[in-house]
Amino acid sequence: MKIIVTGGAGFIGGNFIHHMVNKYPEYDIVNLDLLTYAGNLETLKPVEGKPNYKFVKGDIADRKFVFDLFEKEKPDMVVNFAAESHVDRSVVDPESFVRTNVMGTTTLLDACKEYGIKRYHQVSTDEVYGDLPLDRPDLFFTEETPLHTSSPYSSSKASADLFVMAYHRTFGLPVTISRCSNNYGPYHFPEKLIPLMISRALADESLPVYGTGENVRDWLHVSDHCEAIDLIIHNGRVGEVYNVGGHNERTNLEVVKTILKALHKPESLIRFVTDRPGHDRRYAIDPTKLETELGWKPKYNFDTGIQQTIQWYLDNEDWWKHILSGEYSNYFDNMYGKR
Ligand code: NAD
Ligand code: TDX
Repeated sequence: MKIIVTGGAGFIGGNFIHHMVNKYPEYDIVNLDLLTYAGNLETLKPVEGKPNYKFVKGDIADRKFVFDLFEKEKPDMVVNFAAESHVDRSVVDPESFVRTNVMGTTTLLDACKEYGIKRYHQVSTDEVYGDLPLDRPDLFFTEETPLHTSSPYSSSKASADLFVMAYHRTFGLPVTISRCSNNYGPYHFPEKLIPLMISRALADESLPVYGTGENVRDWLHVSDHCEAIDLIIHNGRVGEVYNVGGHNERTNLEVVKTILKALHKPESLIRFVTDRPGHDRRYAIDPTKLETELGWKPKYNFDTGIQQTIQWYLDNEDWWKHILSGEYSNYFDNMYGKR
């Protein structure tokens, strides 16, 4: 079994590669990543040199490159994590989100169509469903919830999902889609809420909380997400969408206060700043389909998972300090020669 994992130098893709390389020594795992600002090969240090792992630098939206790679590798599966993933950046530069998230996905789908594939898996997001009101805790996103996006990021992810489903219906491509809630855990890029707040609190810098801090996110440990994708690519039904989430809703303010408490830092570091435009209020996943069909059960609850994650950032300061200093981008040159 040969699997091309795209975006494997990013947060979730990197964790997924660790998971697959260690769990399936008999598989060949090819990590295809463009190494944008968010791609960091230091994340892959624990698997470098393993015989079932290989890194290839390239752009999923570069048709010639992708087709040449498929011709050479003849993959059995593709798991597509590669994306522009940060909502705030999509407000400033929507076009790069269209290019990678939409054009990149359709390029991969075309290559899968041309070369044949046992499974194409699209890693999507709960943000395609829009948001839920704060005063209706009884409401959750199911796989039947209509797509109703708010940001350029979520619109690009929803577009990609529609193309994935169209390639299934029109061309019979064997696809699956997972839509997960906010991930947290090791190797999370420090532009996102949790690692940003940890790194800034450790430096006694102010913590920018958007709006009132009452927006709710449904936190999923990245290991539980990787386990879900493993189950879906092996046992999930073709043409189906699976929601992934562990019922761990917290307001942003609760998350920030938990981090401050764990680090023994004062709440006076909190700064309420101008809200994100179009800021989604609440995400909350109903994971019943994944639990009942595939037997998925999350191992982490947020209260213990966040403490372990904070400890990981304390134990791995080099990893995130290299990102903050920009040093991580030299890693490729040092390992593989000048670009
Ligand atoms: P990330 O930003 O940490 O990593 C993205 C990776 O994709 C990087 O390594 C980057 O170099 C690579 N990449 C970007 N453009 C590329 C291109 N054109 N060609 C090849 N590689 C490219 O993202 P993440 O948080 O790990 O998210 C992974 C996937 O999961 C994304 O598709 C995202 O939409 C989805 N998702 C993330 C979350 C979350 O909480 N982080 C939640 C739901 C869904
Ligand atoms: O500085 C900040 N202050 C703040 O209040 C940042 C960076 C965020 N926030 C808020 C905005 C959100 O309500 O925290 C919440 C989480 O923000 P992000 O970490 O940017 O994540 P979010 O916008 O929820 O999107 C994430 O989950 C869904 C991922 O980045 C997406 O890729 C994924 O699809």
